[in-house]
Amino acid sequence: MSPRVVLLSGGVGGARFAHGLARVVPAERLTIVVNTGDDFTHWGLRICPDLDTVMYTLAGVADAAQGWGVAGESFATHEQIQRLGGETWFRLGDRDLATHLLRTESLAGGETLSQVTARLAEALEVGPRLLPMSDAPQPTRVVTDADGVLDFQPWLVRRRAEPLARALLYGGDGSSAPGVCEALLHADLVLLAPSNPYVSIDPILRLNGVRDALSGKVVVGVSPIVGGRAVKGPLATMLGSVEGRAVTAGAVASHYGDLLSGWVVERGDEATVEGGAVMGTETIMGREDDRRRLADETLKFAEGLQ
Ligand code: FO1
Repeated sequence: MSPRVVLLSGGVGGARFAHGLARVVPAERLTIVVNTGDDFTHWGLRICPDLDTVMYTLAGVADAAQGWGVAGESFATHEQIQRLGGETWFRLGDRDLATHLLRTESLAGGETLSQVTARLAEALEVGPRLLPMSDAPQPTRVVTDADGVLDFQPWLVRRRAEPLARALLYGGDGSSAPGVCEALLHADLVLLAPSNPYVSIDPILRLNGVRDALSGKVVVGVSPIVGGRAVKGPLATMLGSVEGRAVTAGAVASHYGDLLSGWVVERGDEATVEGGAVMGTETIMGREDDRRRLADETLKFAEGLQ
């Protein structure tokens, strides 16, 4: 019988790894807990980028190159919003808008984010359970030198993460969504996706009950740093500006500390990790089969640590 697996995930790398896992773990044995610290309201709509990126990727409809949004997207509404003088720094495609419209309507009608997410995922025939980390807003904000505290998407997208991040602020009531702690308590293996620890994984770990639910568990992560570089996004700069760390796979492992039972790194990066079980392999998920292979190797490595 396949182990019960829970993945903590955020961002594009997290979605791609989740896609690989979904190819090797039966749907009923896989729960994906997704970061919602990036969520915000834009054009009056509730946008949940990491939930949508995982959902579209698992449904096979994501824009493969950029990772987020829907493949073959049109931007007629976005272009008309521009003509009418609305905000256009965050590109919302027409098909993507359908998700935001339905989610915003359902939330306004009293449904929880978990309920809406389950319904949208089912409509897109996503097999594994997608759990938002919380049903309440837990907004991540970025403390910068030059521009004070910025909301996440305006910092990441509008300002292209140029203002140096000195610290992260994790807002909200700290509540985890129904089923999150339970899934962790019943998990045989907990995996940390190759996501940005500061803005994708820590927002989940800091929620009430999560770290307690992880105590005694086999927790294995996949490094988001490959050969001294971040595969995508601002992590390389953040390692230095937030924590004064080097840009290495080992530095991210040190960030997680004794939470980790094992760490999966790009072949050649093993020596950057001080202590603990390490597996070196090919971690760049260029093609879909890379995702499946990395997930399979990570699972086997984790099972060996049980
Ligand atoms: N990222 C960008 O850099 N530019 C965008 O215009 C943009 C739009 C967008 C729309 C929907 C969505 O789900 C994600 C979108 N993203 C965009 C990516 C998003 O900002 C990041 O992927 C996550 O917040 C990082 O985890």
